[in-house]
Amino acid sequence: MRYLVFGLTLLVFGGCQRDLEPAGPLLSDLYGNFRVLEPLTVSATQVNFETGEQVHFSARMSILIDWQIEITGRTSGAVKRITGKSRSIELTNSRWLGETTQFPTFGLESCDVMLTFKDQTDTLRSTIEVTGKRVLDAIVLDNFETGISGTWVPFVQTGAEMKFRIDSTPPLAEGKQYYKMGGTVNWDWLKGMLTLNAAAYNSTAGFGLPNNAASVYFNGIYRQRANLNNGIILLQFREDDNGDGTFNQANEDMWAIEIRPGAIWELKSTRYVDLVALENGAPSAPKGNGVHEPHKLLRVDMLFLGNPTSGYTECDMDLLAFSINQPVQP
Ligand SMILES: [Ca+2]
Ligand SMILES: [Ca+2]
Ligand SMILES: [Ca+2]
Repeated sequence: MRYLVFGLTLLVFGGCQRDLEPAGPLLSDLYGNFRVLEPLTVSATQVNFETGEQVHFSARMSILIDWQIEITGRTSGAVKRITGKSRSIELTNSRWLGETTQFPTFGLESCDVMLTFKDQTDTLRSTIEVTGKRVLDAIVLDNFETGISGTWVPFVQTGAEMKFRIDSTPPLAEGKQYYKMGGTVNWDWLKGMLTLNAAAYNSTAGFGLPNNAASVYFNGIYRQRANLNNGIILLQFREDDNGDGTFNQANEDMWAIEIRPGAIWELKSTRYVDLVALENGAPSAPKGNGVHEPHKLLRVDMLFLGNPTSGYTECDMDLLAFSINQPVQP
């Protein structure tokens, strides 16, 4: 009897195995021993992202496995991570164009490359030298690298400890400088603001944006001072719906993005078509034709707000930019 049961088990198990094999994972991938068959190599020792160069990594493993490549800038501390699950690492799954996963962005510097595998102790290392910075495909309103752009119209409220200035104190976001906003204004939500008119920016209607609102993104990198959570960054986008060259708040569209930054620099990208109309922070009906029309954008405002009873408030921002077809990838 015992033999019979054993035989039956084998039969069932064998049948399942056959059925699974065509669609399921290879047994050698599940139970095979992990070995590195070809070590980590980098396609170049130097890479100039500025001239459009790119770099990729190669390695080959004995089984299908989750892997992670982590590139760390020795000077900046910038981190780029590339992950995958495969038996080999090659051009198609490990291309690096100079983008950043964890701010700050990469500078001209030597970088350490580390390849690790899930549940394995093996760590493979290499290096790569960045000799040219990535060029962004974006309409950059300001990245604050040369101070605050003269095209902005700034406004700073009357208050205590007012900080509306360029800062270069780490942690950094994009490049070496960012815009710091802070202060105590115990009588008003508005601490300060920046206004940018399309006419002042590039004398082009709608900042040169296309009329397809689904293809336009507004991007910015933001953070808030640690242990504070009362800061609000409100971005407003005024459209000249009727094309008369001015904005009429009674009957034209003003779209908005409200951001409450966290303590760590974070890129936020919003599609223009997803912008909402806000009234005192609450969604409201648009006042104009209700159509998102980036090519009619007349003016962008950045307002730094905080509850007047909440005391000191401080947020930083960097790389305010429009991008087309995809979020900006600094
Ligand atoms: Ca910057
Ligand atoms: Ca108008
Ligand atoms: Ca409109």
